[in-house]
Amino acid sequence: TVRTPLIAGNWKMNFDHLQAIAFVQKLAWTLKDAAHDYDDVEVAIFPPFTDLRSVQTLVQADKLELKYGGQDVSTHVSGAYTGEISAQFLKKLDCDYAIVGHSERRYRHVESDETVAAKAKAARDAELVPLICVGETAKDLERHEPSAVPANQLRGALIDFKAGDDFVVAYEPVWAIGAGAAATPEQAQNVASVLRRVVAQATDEATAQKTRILYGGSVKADNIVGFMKSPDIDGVLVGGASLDVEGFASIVRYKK
Ligand code: G2H
Repeated sequence: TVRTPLIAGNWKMNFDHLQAIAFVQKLAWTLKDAAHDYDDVEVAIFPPFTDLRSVQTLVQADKLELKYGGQDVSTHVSGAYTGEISAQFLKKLDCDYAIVGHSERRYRHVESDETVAAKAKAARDAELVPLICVGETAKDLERHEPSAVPANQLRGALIDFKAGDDFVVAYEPVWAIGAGAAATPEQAQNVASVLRRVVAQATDEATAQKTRILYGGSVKADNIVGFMKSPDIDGVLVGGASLDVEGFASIVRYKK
């Protein structure tokens, strides 16, 4: 099975819509003459919700090879949920993806495995591809083997999923996020291979073989290659290093 590598930039709460426009224009310009350097790599950005309409306009007007999605999504379809954004709203903006279960939402906004499962399902039901994040904290590592917590989180998130469903998994060890110190490719590969088994159990072997598993947590231009060489790692979810156009462009062009 050939899985198309996915290089995803998670902007978190950075860049308003005017900054987003400037960023996307500059990124398109920077990658324009380098298209052959990232053949067969899919690139996606995850800007704040308020930027998405501007990003859509630019991507469509300039026919950019750039996917985008929401950083989160509501479990609900519509109604009295102040502040929430539905999967349908994202779909209407031609988003391809929605991140669910990012550790900053699990821990800072106290989202349970059940909530993450409902968000993944809401995205899937609106024909978005959920990008399901899992990962263990430093504290989890004191008590469990590295793959135990991420595997449990993934089992929980996939409860309503079946063979053939389209989703992406991101393994993001919480201790490596924004810390400057990424996991080693070996550490990430070990957990990713367990996560692929979890996908197979929750769906089937064919689905597990086509599902992309990303690594996230302090990915930079100078450490991406090790991850991309790992057999069960099919891309990266980049936070801090995705906020610099040149830096993100060199991550996208990791093959060069
Ligand atoms: C993990 C990652 C992106 P960073 O949160 O999701 O962020 O690359 O800054 O560690």
